[in-house]
Amino acid sequence: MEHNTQKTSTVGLKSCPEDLCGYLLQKHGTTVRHIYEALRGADSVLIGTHEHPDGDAIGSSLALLNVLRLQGKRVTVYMPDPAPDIYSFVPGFNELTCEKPDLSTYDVVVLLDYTKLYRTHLTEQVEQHKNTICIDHHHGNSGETKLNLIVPEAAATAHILMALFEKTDTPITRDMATCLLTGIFTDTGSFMHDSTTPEILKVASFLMSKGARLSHIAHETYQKKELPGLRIWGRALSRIITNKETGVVTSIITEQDLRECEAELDDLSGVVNMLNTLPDTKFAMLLCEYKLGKIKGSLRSEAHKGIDVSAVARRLGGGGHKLAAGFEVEGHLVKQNNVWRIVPVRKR
Ligand SMILES: [Mn+2]
Repeated sequence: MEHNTQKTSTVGLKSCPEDLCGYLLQKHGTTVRHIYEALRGADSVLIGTHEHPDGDAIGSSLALLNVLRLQGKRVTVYMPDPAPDIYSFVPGFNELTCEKPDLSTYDVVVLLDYTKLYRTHLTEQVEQHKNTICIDHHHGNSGETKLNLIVPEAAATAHILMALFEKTDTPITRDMATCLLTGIFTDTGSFMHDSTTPEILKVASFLMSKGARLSHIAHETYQKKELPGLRIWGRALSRIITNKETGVVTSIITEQDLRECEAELDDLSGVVNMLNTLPDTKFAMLLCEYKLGKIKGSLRSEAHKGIDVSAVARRLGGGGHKLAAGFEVEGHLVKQNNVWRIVPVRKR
């Protein structure tokens, strides 16, 4: 077999004979070098990510934790909310903490996949810290840290990390491969979203060759449904509201639904994608009052529909990607005269 030995642009770090995904960082050479140097020089690193962490937030954070630990550094991964149990198979899961860290005791702070600083629950501390790094693939990230590696072309933050590890000649262990593939698998909607390119499948294939088990990841994250999950899906699917004029398909989950089904917000992951499969849907929206007075909205569309749901989300104070976005609002979901409404939280 003939190998492609063409050298790609590097930053004085590794030049891969076969560029797996290092090309993602072509425009970011200086930033990549600075990130590499900052991490190399650090004895302690705090890794942060977004509230309601998803597979990419968790997989990326733990991939980086595994790398930095092997280099003998003191590393903590802080999550504003507990990571859902379905990710307990991801190596390092037991080390995730929701205990707010004191950032001044860490040499470097790395924030992953978070879009907006407030979603890390660390805004003030990050603004005061001298060595902060952002690695994210959300185009809504405005890069408020010292070193910003924002690559919207990447399918997941784990994809950017893979490129970074490739460029810095970081050996990929089996644990790291599992972390990275979990991030990529979940952020591409189990390789069904528009972001599933031939290139990302090559990355997945490489990670499998390093020991990541795709079937296991798929089973743990998507196929394994517990009773509360099935019950809450039933509620969501039984409450679909279609609007023929706008093409918007909506469903609602109240706080009472969650309690009655003994389900959590995370059990609903995937519902909004299913709503979007209805014919003639422009985009789908799931509203869930996941905690009294706190409503999370999830938006999905598909490439051929020509809708940018992140613009919708931004109008509601959120953000995300063109085809997958979200927002949070305060209020209660209440049905009045057969119409679902968001009513303000009453001050007692
Ligand atoms: Mn992501």
